[in-house]
Amino acid sequence: MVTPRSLSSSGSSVSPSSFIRHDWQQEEVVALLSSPLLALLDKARSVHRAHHVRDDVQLANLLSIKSGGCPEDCAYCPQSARYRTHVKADKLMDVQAVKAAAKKARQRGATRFCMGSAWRSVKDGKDFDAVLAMVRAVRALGMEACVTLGMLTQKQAQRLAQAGLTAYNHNLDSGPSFYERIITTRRYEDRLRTLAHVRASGVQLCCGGIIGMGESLQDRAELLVVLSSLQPHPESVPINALVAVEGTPLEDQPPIDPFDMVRMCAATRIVMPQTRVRLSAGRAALSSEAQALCFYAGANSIFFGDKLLTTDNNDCDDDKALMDNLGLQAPEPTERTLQRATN
Ligand code: SAM
Ligand code: DTB
Ligand code: SF4
Repeated sequence: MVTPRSLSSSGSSVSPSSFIRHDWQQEEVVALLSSPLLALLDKARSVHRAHHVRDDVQLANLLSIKSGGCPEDCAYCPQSARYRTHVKADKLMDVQAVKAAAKKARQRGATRFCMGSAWRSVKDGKDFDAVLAMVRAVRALGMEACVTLGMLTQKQAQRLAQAGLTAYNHNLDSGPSFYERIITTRRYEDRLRTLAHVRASGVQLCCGGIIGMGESLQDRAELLVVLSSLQPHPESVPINALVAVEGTPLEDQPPIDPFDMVRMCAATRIVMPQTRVRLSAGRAALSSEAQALCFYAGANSIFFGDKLLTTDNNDCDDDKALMDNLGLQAPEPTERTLQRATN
């Protein structure tokens, strides 16, 4: 087992690429997740400092471009047509409306615009062409563009890459053992295949999971083992806490202990030192203090905007105030994005 010097709380001389590992073992990750919180924070912070120069937090705005009516049975999801929830099935938004929403998000300070659709997979034709136009429109505004559209073929991933897509979000959601208790209509291998298509197209990978669905610590560790086995690691890893929505099979699931979110962010940071760890859904239920600990543990991305897909997110002014208080900045747009923004 590699024990990099940076993992001791005093360690400081680290060669960032020297200890990116893809062979994390289940017991190691369980040990991380269950270690005393302060020791875990020490490790995570030291790994974070070795790999990230600035204390910055990426601001990603999320928009549901096609809500509800999804044929899948994901037990956490209010958008499945199988459950009676507050979400009604809508058609795909039009490109101009998406562009207007992206412009607003840019004005508020978001640098990434993420678009989600309640599809099992993408069908070629009118809707996919419209999504490609949305990606081009967002990129032309000088923002990074991310979409999550369900399963993708290799050809579709290539077309998204050609349209200028920055990242594709496709979550593993849980470790493989727990997965079947949450989703029966598509297999873990299907998800891995889509991830491989995205990787092969050259688009960045955004892939994470959800805690608070009734999984064990072993299951959480399994998820991190699989994510960290991907080569290279996903560029961003969203860590969601279940938003228990009325009408879904998980509606009565008790809320997570906020320290579990801190631990999950810390362990994710340690096993994937260079990735952007996104403190994602469920943030609205966390106190400022719990969020601060997540940032200290290495979370360096959030969804920024009043809404996630179909549920409420934190208030933008509160987020700005917390970031100011903690000394966290939004990252500068990349040079390439800046060039496009001036066009
Ligand atoms: N339909 C596509 C798919 O499933 O790949 C894309 C949209 S789906 C809503 C994207 C992700 O949102 C899911 O994989 C899941 O991780 C997350 N998500 C959905 N509902 C959630 C909830 N109630 N709480 C936390 N995360 C949730
Ligand atoms: C991700 O990991 N979380 C986002 C995004 N990727 C697509 C979705 C969270 C959804 C929370 C429930 C809702 O608002 O519908
Ligand atoms: Fe459909 Fe995605 Fe929700 Fe699953 S998570 S029901 S695939 S929208």
